Amino acid sequence: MNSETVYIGLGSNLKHPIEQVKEALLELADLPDTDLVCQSSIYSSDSLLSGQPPYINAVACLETKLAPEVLLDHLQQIENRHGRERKERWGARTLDLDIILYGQQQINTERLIVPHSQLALRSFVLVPLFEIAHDVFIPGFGAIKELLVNCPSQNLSKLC
Ligand code: ROI
Repeated sequence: MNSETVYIGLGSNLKHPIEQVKEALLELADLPDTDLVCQSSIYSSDSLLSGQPPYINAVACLETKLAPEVLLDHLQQIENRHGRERKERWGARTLDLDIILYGQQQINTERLIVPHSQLALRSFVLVPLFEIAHDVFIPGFGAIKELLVNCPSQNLSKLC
């Protein structure tokens, strides 16, 4: 099977979020049939939901032979190892791993919607993605440069 270029969004706002994200990057590098090509800096930003602690976010670029839902299974295993609880849909979390882009595929199944429907409103995804993929085109949305122009900032700042 051919490999695809895939971008993963990482987020955490519980239990030492920077460590959660750094450790998850190492675990992504260890996935079978997958290379970690590069990773963005680590950013902090306000939660989209008021009353939650701020988030730590980053984006990783993978080259993988795993099919989308197989990759999703692996990502959920990593989230579970980080003690992710799924009590509330938008609740605070130790680790969130989202498939932002899977090649240029648009995927809409019961388990997986790629690209994420709210992507254009999420500076915590677009800014780190732009850092590592200046010219990427997001199917259904457009060129990343155009999306960044209208995206709310959410107090995003680069940490390291
Ligand atoms: N807000 C930020 N800044 N980063 C996230 O990863 C994030 N994830 C979420 C919600 C609650 C939508 N807000 C977020 O799930």
